[in-house]
Amino acid sequence: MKNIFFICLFLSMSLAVSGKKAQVSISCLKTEMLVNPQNIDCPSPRLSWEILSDVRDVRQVSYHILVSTSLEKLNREEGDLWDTGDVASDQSAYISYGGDMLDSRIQCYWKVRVKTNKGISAWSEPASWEMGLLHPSDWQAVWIGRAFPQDKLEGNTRVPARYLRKPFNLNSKKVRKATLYICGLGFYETYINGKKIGDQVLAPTPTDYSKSVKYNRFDVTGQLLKGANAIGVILGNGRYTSMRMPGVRHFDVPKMIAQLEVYYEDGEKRVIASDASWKITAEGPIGTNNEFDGEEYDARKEMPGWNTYPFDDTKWLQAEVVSLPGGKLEAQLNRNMKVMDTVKPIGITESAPGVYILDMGQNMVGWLRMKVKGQSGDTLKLRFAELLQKDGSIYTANLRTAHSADTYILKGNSMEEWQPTFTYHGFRFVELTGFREKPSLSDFEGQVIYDEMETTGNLETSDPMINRIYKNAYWGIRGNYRGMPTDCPQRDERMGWLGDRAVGSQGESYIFNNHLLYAKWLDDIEQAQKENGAVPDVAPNYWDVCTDNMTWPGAYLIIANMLYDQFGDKQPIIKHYPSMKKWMRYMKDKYMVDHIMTKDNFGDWCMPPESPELIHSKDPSRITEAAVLGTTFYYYLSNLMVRFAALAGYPQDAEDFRKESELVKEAFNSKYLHTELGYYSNNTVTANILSLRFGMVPEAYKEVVFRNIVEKTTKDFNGHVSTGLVGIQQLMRGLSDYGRTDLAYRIATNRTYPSWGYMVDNGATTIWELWNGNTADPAMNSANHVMLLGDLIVWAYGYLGGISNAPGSVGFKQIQLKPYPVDGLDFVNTSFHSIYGEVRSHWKKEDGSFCWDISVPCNTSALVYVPVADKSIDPKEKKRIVGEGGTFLRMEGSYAVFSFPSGSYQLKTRL
Ligand code: RAM
Repeated sequence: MKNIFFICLFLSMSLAVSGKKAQVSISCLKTEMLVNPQNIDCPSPRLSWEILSDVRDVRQVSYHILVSTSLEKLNREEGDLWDTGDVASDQSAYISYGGDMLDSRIQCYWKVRVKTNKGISAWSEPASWEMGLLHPSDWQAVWIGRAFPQDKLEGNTRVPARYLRKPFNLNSKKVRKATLYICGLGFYETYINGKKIGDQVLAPTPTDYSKSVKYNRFDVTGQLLKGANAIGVILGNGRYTSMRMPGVRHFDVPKMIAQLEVYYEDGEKRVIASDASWKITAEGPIGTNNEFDGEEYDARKEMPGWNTYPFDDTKWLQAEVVSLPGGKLEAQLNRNMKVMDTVKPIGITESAPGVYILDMGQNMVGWLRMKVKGQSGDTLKLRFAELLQKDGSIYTANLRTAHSADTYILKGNSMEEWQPTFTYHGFRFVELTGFREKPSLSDFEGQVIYDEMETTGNLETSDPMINRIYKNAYWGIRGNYRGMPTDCPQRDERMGWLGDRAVGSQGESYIFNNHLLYAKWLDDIEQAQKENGAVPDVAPNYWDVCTDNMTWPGAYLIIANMLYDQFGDKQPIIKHYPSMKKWMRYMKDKYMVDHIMTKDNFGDWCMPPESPELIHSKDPSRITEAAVLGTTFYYYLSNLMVRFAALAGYPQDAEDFRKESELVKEAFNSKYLHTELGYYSNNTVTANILSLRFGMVPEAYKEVVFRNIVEKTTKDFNGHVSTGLVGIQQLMRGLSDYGRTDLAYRIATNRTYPSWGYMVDNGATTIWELWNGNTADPAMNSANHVMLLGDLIVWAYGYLGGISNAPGSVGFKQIQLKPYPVDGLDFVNTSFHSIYGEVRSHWKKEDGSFCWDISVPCNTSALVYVPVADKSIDPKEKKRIVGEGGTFLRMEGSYAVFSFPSGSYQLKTRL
């Protein structure tokens, strides 16, 4: 039978997708490969694939997976580890490996073949994964490092990078395979025979090192030489050696563990493991380095050949065996950061004699790579800033105590090229001093760093302002991914604040495949949980901020729910269920009074204040009461717990949470709903929208409560946003759900204060921390915070473009395509790569018609809401749509609802 399918394979770990994704197809049209195959130390990795076909209505009927110990066996269709046979199922994501027990280091090769209602596919191209080191006894290596007299561990700490090396001999037999397992804290860079291993930067991923320490694995077979070899490692401080003392958590000075396993063709094994025989120095070119202050690099101290053999290391010291970091040493499942993009600067000016200001044209996160020529000892200083002052000099007040500066000392004579290794900056402008003459633009390149992940979404509309805001969001979101989602990338903070990412994470998940990152962050949150159940506001807890509230720690549940909805992955919910329950119970027992959650801490953080210089409003009429935030969130989260308990197999808990949430709703309505006026508490938009969106408002009051939201927004705030971080998470969808997409659109496109457009018109190329970020106190006005995006991106994809899960569906198994063709927009193009494949909704208004291109991936179906005029569909149009493959279901307001099987379709109706 002719094969009409292309299959892409994904391998995922029990908690998080990992390993290698092989994009394969029968006719090999796509050969995209995800690099950086991770090591895995979970006994049952999960396997996923994607079915691609040009044929419509393709549904998987069964699958057949083979997992083999060698490629040869796999090619012979010999699944010696696992042969599922034909399994009748439409499941194509997260199939748990169920074959023979997998021990450390086993390399597994796998492929899949699917039967569909339209025929059978060929076997996919093989993909593979490799097991990590599953048992502590697999490690022969020990942790090494040492303290140096130059380490300064008070105040702004100053600790130079450590260089470690180990020469070793291999015999002349052919090497079959060589694997390096390594973890260097805070950061490592590693080399074999002078060549850098891997393209990761700022690795490994940051954790609470007293709880968990992540190692990386590399296949280094191609790097080894017969005879003499050398391995070299540089260690930076990262989050392991404190950037500030006291204030930011300090673990220890840098240390590392590395194990290089070499297998010869004849089966002999040789292990080169970190131990006291390694040599160490702190006299290399990278001096002090940290994320807040920057890096100092003295090229005169370079040690050519230090990571090769031979090299004279007689002046180096002996490494010492040091204490363990404390946390469990385990495979890193989320991907490392790397240079993901580059930016060419757009201008350079001389703000004062010898002081040059480089403009990158974009507030970006990463560093500057430069080419420079000068004399030995010339000292160049690079200071990074997001903004300029009126006189053209850089504005650094909003960096607080972060120096955010790099220093480069030239070795002289030839062209030198450099970028830092163990720091990063959030910046648009760089002040350059110490140059002998005006440098030219072509000497510089901005390197953008964040966690390796695919950009999965695309959104473009006929409105340039929405496009610009979207672009700002895109830059802000990716710039704040660094193994955790940070609040900001520039000042002396850069922490994983939970509240900032609650609903935002869902919007982000349309743009990026952030599955691994957020699954990892949930682990960080769990590790940060206190013995008594309290969940802190920051994770990993480099800052110990634990204030007990529902809105920040609530992100723990909201993000687990997001991973289920957006990626169809319920494992995070199951894994974290006990900790989540413990937290909910802790909050209830401690702070619930008569079914009202009395405790809150941050309020509706960063709402637009009454006067431009304020950070926080003091006007009681703008402030949403603590217990209103606490109780609405408690109710919403209890309902998530009902869902989670059912998924995790605790029906009694589900019932308990459901009953309790009913009592909370009742108490809340009797205390805060003003029945005669139809609003909650003091009638803030936030109080009303949370109650409405979370389903607390009695049916009879929904309309009037919504009317109050609209009135407040239009009359008191002239069609502008009046909420902070909490209310904004529900606002845009709430307005659309109740029929006021026009008002949501107005809020989205406003250019006057407060609005995202106001930020744009005031020069923002990312999203600000404050609506009034250009006028408020610099103590808290990061120009690159994403928290105020709220549900804007979810709304843009889910409502303007119209791509969401159909009710009851997760992971876009059944898609809802329901665009809102609001006045003012002529077209919206949205696409998003779900776990099943590309979902597309491109619509435009043309000559009174609504023209719509949609794509529904194989093995999914869609509920398609076709907008029509006058609440009815023209019979001819209906016939055409049915002819295209749609099944007419019903009319729903101004939509004709059809169901469609997989495929691409072009629809047209008169508006
Ligand atoms: C600020 C952070 C963050 C916010 C907390 C409450 O310092 O930048 O965005 O969540 O405060």
